[in-house]
Amino acid sequence: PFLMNVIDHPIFQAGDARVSFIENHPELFDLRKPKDRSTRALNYLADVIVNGNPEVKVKPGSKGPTQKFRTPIIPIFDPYGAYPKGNKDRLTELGRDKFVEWVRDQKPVLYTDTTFRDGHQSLLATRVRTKDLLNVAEGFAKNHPELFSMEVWGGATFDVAMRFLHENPWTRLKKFREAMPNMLLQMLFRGSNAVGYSAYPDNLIEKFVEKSWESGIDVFRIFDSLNWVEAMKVSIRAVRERTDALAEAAICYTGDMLAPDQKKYTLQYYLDMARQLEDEGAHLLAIKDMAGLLKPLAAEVLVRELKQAVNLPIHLHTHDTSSIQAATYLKAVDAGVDIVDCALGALSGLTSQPNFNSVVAMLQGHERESAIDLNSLNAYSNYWEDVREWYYPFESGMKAGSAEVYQNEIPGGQYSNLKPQSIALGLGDKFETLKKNYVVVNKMFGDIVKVTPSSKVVGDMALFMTSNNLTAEDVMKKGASLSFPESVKGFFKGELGQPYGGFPKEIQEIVLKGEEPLTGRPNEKLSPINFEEDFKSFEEKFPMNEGFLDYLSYQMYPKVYEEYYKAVQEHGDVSIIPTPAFLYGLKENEEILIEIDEGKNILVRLLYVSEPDEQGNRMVTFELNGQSRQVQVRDRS
Ligand code: BTN
Ligand code: 3PY
Ligand code: ZN
Repeated sequence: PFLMNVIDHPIFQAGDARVSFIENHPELFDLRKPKDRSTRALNYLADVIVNGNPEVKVKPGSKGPTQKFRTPIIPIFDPYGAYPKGNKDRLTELGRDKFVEWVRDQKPVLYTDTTFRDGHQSLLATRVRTKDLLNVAEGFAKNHPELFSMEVWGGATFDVAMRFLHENPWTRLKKFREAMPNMLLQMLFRGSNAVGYSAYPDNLIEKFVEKSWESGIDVFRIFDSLNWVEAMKVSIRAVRERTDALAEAAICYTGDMLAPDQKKYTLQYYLDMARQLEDEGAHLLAIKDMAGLLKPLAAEVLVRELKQAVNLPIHLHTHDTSSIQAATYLKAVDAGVDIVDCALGALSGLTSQPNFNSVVAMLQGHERESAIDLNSLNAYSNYWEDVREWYYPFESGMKAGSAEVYQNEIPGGQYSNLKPQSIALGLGDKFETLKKNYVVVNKMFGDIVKVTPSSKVVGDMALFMTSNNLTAEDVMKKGASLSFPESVKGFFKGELGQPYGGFPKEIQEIVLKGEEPLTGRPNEKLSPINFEEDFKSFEEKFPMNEGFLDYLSYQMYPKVYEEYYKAVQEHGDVSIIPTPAFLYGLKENEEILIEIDEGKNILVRLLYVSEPDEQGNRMVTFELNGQSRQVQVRDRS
């Protein structure tokens, strides 16, 4: 609701307009005509044309990429045809317990497609936009109803959608739900950190689970970044008690279970954790190998033993950083794993998941082969191959698999972020040292599980040591005079929970400088939110909000939401702009079609950009549906 006056305002209508109402809503006196959608879209385009997209490091004035992009081809499907029954329908028909039994009874391997979440999170810094995903969602759901699930939401996608894409993550989810009504939609949920980086009050976690389910999520993969089961209980219970969705509890895999010197993360450790998660009421068990450390021989033992230890279906997730994880899947399949995670060819491999297409081919002739149309998967992979080109500024630069991951244990999603982070801090030429320091920090911190947000703690400390040329000894000696990164202080205060085996005492005291750490769940200390009251003050602060789901976005990321809110006020819903134009603007005479409302399109052509005037403003002239339109933009380059 961008058109708004006092009378229409929900607070006014609710009879709740007090004297301060007028003062708190200066936008009511902004008497300029509210901008319509096409005007906002032109404003956005004009800005990108003159100044570039701030997220894309293409020099302003160079007018985008020099290459010419291919046009991605959407594989054919019948838009009027009915959706074949999928596992969403099966879950509804059977109910949770019978459905879980059905999964366990399947001889053919089941697949989760991670392309829409972890695939692009791990290869393209999570930057793939809703439009490009949605283009193939309906067709994929109609062509591949045999999949176990589609992983489509959670993890870093929530943050990045708002922060960088200026999209509403909830709208994305609802559109997926609509496009794939027959498929189980899965999300990654960071336990007591939900989709954020810190602990939230329990009732916020519960509310978030409930609203995610209402918006379309069927499978919640819940993990804790320190494998602390205590911290996962609230989320598992929330899924069981407040939704009809499946609670998939994850064990994060780290180290090398079969290494002779492994004393901490042993087979017994994983089996104990699995039993605890089963006792907590998990419907499924995930092995979450976020860094791709689970070697084939270990996978065989782990899966076989877990199948003995618990009565839950086992869902295996890995990253192909070493480039041998297809072998891990083969061994896991032989040992009876129920479901494996793969990404479509063109968004697979290296820091992403193993190649879906090739894993299907690998299992042809195997007694657990599944009937999946490989030609169709290949057609979808071709679509992604072309779309991926648009996002080239977000590529990590990694060109081949690396066995170094067994030493540095950097998660796939973090690896592709660490390089740009080090460059941003002027440490681009010290990436090797950074990776070495990551290992040093892990040891100093007691050999912890490293996955968001604990991986960020180790990454931040490694960046800190690298930029200040510090060794582990320096840190121990000079610690009193060092001001450690916030995330590191938080970790030793216990804000991420308790690591297995406890904190190493000496370094904890050095970092905390006398402050007392928490010993219980960090969430316990946070007072429950009064949603009614708090939502009201949110609405007063952000009168153009899109409702309670926006409030939850704000709770997760207050600053990011504020920026996102401002961006939407200025440019409207930028998710309607085609990706090449969103990232690179338009070249002279280039023409694009923008769907500004359902079934309502505008045709936009860039005519020319003037030289800057004395104030540094440029005039950008477009043709909109054949009529000339001008937008003035300040040249900030
Ligand atoms: C992991 O560490 O396990 C996954 C990393 C996810 C990183 C996200 S991407 C957006 C945000 N920006 C960062 O620098 N890190 C997070
Ligand atoms: C996330 O939390 O975003 C992850 O992908 C962890 O592996
Ligand atoms: Zn992952």
